[in-house]
Amino acid sequence: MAEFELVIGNRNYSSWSLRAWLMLMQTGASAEEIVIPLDQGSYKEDILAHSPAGQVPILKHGAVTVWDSLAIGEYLAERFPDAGLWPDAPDQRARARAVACEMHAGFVALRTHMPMDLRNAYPGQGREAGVAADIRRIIDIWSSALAASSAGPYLFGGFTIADAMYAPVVGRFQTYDVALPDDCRAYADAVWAHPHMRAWVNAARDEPWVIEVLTP
Ligand SMILES: N[C@@H](CCC(=O)N[C@@H](CS)C(=O)NCC(=O)O)C(=O)O
Repeated sequence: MAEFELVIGNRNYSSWSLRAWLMLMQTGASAEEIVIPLDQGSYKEDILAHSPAGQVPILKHGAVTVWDSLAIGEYLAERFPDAGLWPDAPDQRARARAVACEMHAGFVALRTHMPMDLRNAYPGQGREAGVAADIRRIIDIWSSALAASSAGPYLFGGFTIADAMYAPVVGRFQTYDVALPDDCRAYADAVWAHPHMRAWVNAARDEPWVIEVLTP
């Protein structure tokens, strides 16, 4: 029996599920995935059967249930202190936590107008009010972190919770063809090429479910 269960939405659309899944994969722990296709049939009841919060992702570990992507990351970081889910150096760790929280709490315009749709391409679309400012701030976050850490290729050297939090943004920038400066381009390419990201995107391409994410 797998050590963890992770309840997730469709891989193609569920950005918060992707974040938690990448964090869990980083631990190397065995996990059973339970996929609940969003916006289909009794999906809400199916999620509620796992967590009264009614949203995915949900991590189950024995008697412990953790809902919310960032709480899942913190739980895993405590359980797997050697997995590198947060940077070792306190100043880097503080910065990583701050940028992860900024993603978790913000970028509403980007998340609204550039919904994640990993297997499709909508170049030039999604440029609604507020999106350009969100993109500028994300470029600033990435450039500053990359400049402050010599290790690379990720924001703080190895792949951390901060990278997992921004991985769906990398997917959105791919889908909506967002131009990036060279340092951010190299970072986005590294995340896009990460073996766990590739595995997720390939599985997303094979999913049968379709949700209309962009209204004409
Ligand atoms: N803040 C939550 C957000 C979770 C969330 O919005 N999940 C979406 C899927 S990506 C969901 O469950 N949507 C289904 C619904 O709300 O009915 C987290 O970080 O986990």
